This record gives sequence, C-alpha cells and structure tokens, in this order.
Amino acid sequence: MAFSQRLFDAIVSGKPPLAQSIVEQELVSGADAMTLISETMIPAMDEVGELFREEEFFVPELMLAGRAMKAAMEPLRPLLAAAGAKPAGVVVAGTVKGDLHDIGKNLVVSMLEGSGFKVHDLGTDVTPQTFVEAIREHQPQILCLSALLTVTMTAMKTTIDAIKEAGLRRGIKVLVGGAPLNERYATEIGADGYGATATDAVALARRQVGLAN
Ligand code: B12
Repeated sequence: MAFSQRLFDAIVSGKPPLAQSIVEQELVSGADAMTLISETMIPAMDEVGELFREEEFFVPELMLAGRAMKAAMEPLRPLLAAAGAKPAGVVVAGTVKGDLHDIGKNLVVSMLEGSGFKVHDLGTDVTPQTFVEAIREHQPQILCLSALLTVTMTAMKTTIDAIKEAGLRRGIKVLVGGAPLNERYATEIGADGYGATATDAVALARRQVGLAN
C-alpha cells in the first residue's frame, strides 16, 4: 500500500506513540520504508505546514506533529541505514545557526548512512565556528547544510564564508538543502550543490566522491 491514511492522520494530529506503532504495523505488512516516508510522512508534514500557514495550526500543533514525525522515523532509521554497504566517504551535516528544524536533515543523514557514508551529525542551531571545528576534526569530503527558515538561509552563506576564511573550502564540497532553498540561491552563496530531497542529497554526495548513481 503506497499511502497510509492512518499514519498521515496520526502525524498531522501529533500523536507520536500512535504514529510509531502504525509504522511498525505497516512494516510488518510489508510496506517499504522509503515509500512510507515519501508518500505519507512528508505529505503529512506538508499538510501541517499548510495548516500553520492558514493559521489553523499554531506552534504547539507544529511541535506535536514534529514529534510524531520523529517517532514515526524511529522504526525506519535502521532500515534506511541497512540499505548501504561499503563506506563511500565522510560527511559533516547540520542545521545552520538559528534554525531548530531537523526532521529533513535527519532524513538526509539516515539516507546518507544508508548509502554507506560515515556521517558526523552536529545537530541543529550549529554555529559557523562549530562547522569549521568539525571539518578540522573529521576531514570530511562533504558538508551538508540544512535550513528551513528564510531568515536562517543567510547563515548558510556565513558558514561557507567562515570555512573559506579558515582555509578549508578547497578540500570540501558543500551541499545545501531545505524547503526555502533553490538551485539559484545555492549558486549565489557559493555552495557546490543543491538538493530538494534526501534522495537528491545521496545522489549529489555520491557524485562528489566519484561514485556513479
Ligand atoms: C515541523 C516544523 C516545525 C517544528 C520542527 C521540529 C523539528 N524537530 O524539526 C517546530 C515546532 C520546532 C518548528 C518551529 C518553527 N517553525 Co516550523 N515547520 C515545521 C514544518 C511543519 C515541517 C518541517 C519538516 O519537518 N518537513 C518535513 C521534512 C522531511 O522536509 P524538509 O525539512 O524540507 O527536508 C527535506 C528537503 O528539504 C531536503 N533537505 C533538507 N535538508 C537538506 C540538506 C541537504 C544538504 C540536502 C541536499 C537536502 C535537504 O531533504 C529533506 C527530505 O526530503 C514546516 C512546514 C513545511 N512543510 O516545511 C514548518 C516551517 C518550516 N516552520 C516555519 C516557522 C515560521 C517556524 C517558527 C518560526 C514558528 C514560530 N513562530 O515559532 C519556528 C522556528 C524555530 C526555529 N528557530 O527553528 C515556517 C517557515 C517560514 C519561512 N519561510 O521561514 C514553515 C514553512 C511553516 C509555514 N508554512 O509557515 N517548526
């Protein structure tokens, strides 16, 4: 089954334990992890965003839906990670300063791990300096930056500039993503690539390390 109305409703209405148990049941019935994410769970978050925009939902509902999405991701995470085999490269990832959204970033991290990348996830609200230090420490080939707010998109540029100033820009490919971004903005701020989905993140990362898709 491609679309699960029960799961969609459990996420939109912000019920974490219910959302998680529906995912577990769907998996037992043979549902595919990526199909559940792309055809039910992401559309549910889009619906929540729409209800927030229309002022039918407010921050508490947004938070509950976010928690339900995270709970629903729990049983899927090991399945996404199990999909890959040999280490493909090293990645540092994080949501930029001022931004607390991490559901999309976590999906990108899980998918990259599933494709064999070793990912150092710095979490949310990550300062440019913390990114710089993590690059020094982990020597990644790829940096993944995520932002969901128009006001925090600019922190991506600040981060890229800080990496340049630290003399670390040459050795690393910077990939950016998040709902308010597009290809043009990515080019403007000097990123190496933009991806609209976690699947794009994997394709871009594989390309950057010279692996065919
Ligand atoms: C859940 C949510 C929250 C939760 C976040 C919980 C969490 N742990 O993440 C909470 C309640 C904390 C929250 C808070 C706020 N939120 Co909010 N939130 C959302 C919501 C509903 C869903 C976001 C989400 O998880 N989407 C699902 C994931 C899977 O999608 P995604 O993040 O886009 O990621 C995908 C791609 O973008 C891509 N991707 C993501 N990162 C990367 C990185 C790379 C390198 C690549 C290649 C790809 C990639 O791959 C992902 C998977 O396919 C959106 C609406 C929406 N539909 O986007 C609003 C939304 C983003 N929030 C919004 C707002 C305004 C806020 C608040 C300011 C509200 C307030 N007044 O306090 C605060 C800001 C807090 C802060 N400082 O960050 C606005 C932003 C408007 C704008 N243009 O700036 C939105 C768009 C809602 C709206 N319609 O108005 N929010």
